[in-house]
Amino acid sequence: MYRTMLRIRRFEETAQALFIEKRVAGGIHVSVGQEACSVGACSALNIDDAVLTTHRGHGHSIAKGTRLPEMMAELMGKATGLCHAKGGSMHIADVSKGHYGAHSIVGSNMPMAAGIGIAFQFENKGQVAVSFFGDGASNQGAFHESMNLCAIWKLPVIYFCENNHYASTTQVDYSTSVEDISTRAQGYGVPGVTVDGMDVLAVNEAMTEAVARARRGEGPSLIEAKTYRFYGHSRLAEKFGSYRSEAEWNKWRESDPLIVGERVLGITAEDKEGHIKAVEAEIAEAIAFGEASPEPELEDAYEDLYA
Ligand SMILES: Cc1ncc(C[n+]2csc(CCOP(=O)(O)OP(=O)(O)O)c2C)c(N)n1
Repeated sequence: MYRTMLRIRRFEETAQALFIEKRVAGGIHVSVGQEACSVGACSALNIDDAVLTTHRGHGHSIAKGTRLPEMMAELMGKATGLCHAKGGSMHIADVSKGHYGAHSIVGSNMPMAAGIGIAFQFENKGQVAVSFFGDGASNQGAFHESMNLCAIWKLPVIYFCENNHYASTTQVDYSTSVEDISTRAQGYGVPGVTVDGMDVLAVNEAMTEAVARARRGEGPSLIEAKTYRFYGHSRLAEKFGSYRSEAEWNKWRESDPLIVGERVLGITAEDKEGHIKAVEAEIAEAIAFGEASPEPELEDAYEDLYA
C-alpha cells in the first residue's frame, strides 16, 4: 500500500513537471494528498471489480493496476498510450484492469456505475462497481437519482466520495447542506460512513466492509473520506492564497497520507529508501517509454469510433 501511494505521488508530480515543460498536453488535475483514498479503496477490490473515476483520476487508475508506461504515454499524447492518445489525463480507461474510464463531467460516473451494477447483478459473479467522486459532485442530481435506484434494486455499487473540501475554489461548507456528506445516504436507506481519508488503513477497513455487503447482495454503500488536495484545482493553479489559507494548507500537510502511512503500516527508514528507489526507476521507465513512442497517425483519428 505504501509503495502504491508513493507511485501515485511521484507519477503525478512528474506529470505536473512535464506539463510545465509542455511535454504533457491538455489539462491536468493531480490528486496529491488524496493517495490514501485511491489505495485504501482499490486494495479492497479484485481486478474484475469495476472502478469509474473522475477528472482527478490518476491515483485510482494506478491503484487499480494500470501500468505507468502506457499511462504516461497517454498523457504525452502518444500512439502507445492506453487510449491511443484519444483520452489524455482526464479520460484514461483500462478495461483490462476493470477501469471503466475517467469521466470529466462532474457526477457523470455515478449513473454509469449503477448501469455496470445492473450488469453485475444480472451476471451474479459477485463483482462490485465503484464510483469515485468529489464533494462538489455530491450536489449533482446524478448522485441522488442513481443512489435511489441502486438502493431499491440492491445493486452492488459503492459510492466513494473524496471530500477534499473544495470544488474548484468553492468551499464545501458553502456549497453543501450537511456537515458529513455520508449522512445523505440515510435519505435512501443506504449505510453511510465518514472516514479519515488521510489514513490508508481506515479507508481500507470501511471499503472492505462495503465490498462485502455489496457481494452479499445487500446493495450500495456510501463512503465519505475526508481528505485534502495539496496542489491547486488544475494545471498550475496556486496551492493556497485566494480561496484557502496557508495556515489551513500547512495543517493538512501534517497528515500527509505518506507520513500517516509510514506510521500505520510500520514502514522503516530502510523500507522507505527501498520503495523510493524502486518507484524512481518505474517513473524513469515510464518517461522513457512515453518519449520513445511515436505520435499517432492522422488517419488513426477514425479508429475506435462507434456510432
Ligand atoms: C457538470 C460539470 N460542471 C462543471 C464542470 C467544471 N468542473 C470541473 S472539476 C469541477 C469541480 C469538481 O469538484 P469536486 O466534485 O469536489 O471534485 P474535486 O475537483 O474536488 O476532486 C468543476 C466545477 C464539469 N466538468 N462538469
